[in-house]
Amino acid sequence: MDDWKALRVSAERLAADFEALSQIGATPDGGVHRPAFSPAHLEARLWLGERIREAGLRFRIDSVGNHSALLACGPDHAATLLLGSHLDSVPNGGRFDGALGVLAALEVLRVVKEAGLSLPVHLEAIDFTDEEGTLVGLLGSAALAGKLSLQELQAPRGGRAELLAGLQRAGLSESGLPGARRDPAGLAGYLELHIEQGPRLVNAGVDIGVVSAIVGICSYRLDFIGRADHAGTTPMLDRRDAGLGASEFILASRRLVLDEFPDCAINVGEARFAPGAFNIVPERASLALELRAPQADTFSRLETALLDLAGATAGSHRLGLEARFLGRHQPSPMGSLAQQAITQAAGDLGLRSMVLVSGAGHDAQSLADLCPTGMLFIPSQAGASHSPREFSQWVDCQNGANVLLQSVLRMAYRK
Ligand code: HGY
Ligand code: MN
Ligand code: MN
Repeated sequence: MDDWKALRVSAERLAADFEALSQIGATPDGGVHRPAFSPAHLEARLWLGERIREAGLRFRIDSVGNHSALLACGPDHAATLLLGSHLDSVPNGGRFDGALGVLAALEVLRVVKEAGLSLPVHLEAIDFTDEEGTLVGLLGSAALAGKLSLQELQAPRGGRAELLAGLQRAGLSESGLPGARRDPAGLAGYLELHIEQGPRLVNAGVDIGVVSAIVGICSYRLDFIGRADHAGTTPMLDRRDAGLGASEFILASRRLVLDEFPDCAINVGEARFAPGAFNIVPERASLALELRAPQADTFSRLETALLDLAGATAGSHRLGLEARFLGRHQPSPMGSLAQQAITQAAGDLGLRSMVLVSGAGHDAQSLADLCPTGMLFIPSQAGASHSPREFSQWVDCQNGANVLLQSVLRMAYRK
């Protein structure tokens, strides 16, 4: 038998790392607050660098801030198999989203190093910059893939000033970002362990999710523009109430998705009314809109339908509309080689697996058209994520890390 199939992660070491990392940016309600380039995110990256050095692995930070552990376990000019995720979080998010994948990747490199394995490829555990889109979204993986959109950097969804300030805090420069691009010929593949962030695995009683595709995500800032008026003396039917138009759009867009785009999702995660006083009819209502779809054709139809709906709603309330495009990541199928490796690795470990589409976006969608790419999920209790309620059983985390280890070796050996 191939001895590598008996290799397992050190559950104790992984647990110790996870608990220590969870303290960085910890929130009182059991979550973490580590938005990209925030003090807690920078602290978490410093901590990761220490763990990488401690493991005797080469440590590298690229020009977009991706942090990597490198293990040269292949022949001199071998390609590199990437594995990892992200340490940045959403505001007041959960401890598992991204963090588990980075720590499991680091643990895989430790195990391979300690076993003294020689592989046909080198291994690199990576923590990608700004996966969550606090600033841009998939910033680190898009830069590594050579897919940076200069247009998106001019008007990123987190704000241009915030992006530049964040880069500066991290000691990075906008002009340096494209330099993070890797030659795809040097990439043997990418694998990512992640929590499902939804209820399907738990509901099905299944241990491992084999991701077949990742949804596309598109962001807009929609501003409905009316007229400021006195809240008491202006006759109700004479008002051009931006808040009313925006509210009707939120309700109507949800109806549209439920009726016509049942496998899609939209979210208005933030609404700002201006001038924002009790006694002024809102002149401007600004919405942060995100739309998601698993297929490219549905994705573009949904985008068009929502923009048309926003225009029609504004018109029916005698409002103006400004729609600013803030970024798009296309839907992305995962590679069959990676899916096979994950399925077989799970089976070897006696774990039940099922194929599913990811409703969350991930760095894997930046790399999927460049090299053999795959993702595996573990169950999220109550399907909760992007919240301090996010939780996965430790046995599932350990299973996920072992499936990642075995999937990496299967892909490396092409078994
Ligand atoms: O928003 C997402 O889908 C992912 O968690 N970044
Ligand atoms: Mn994530
Ligand atoms: Mn997330």
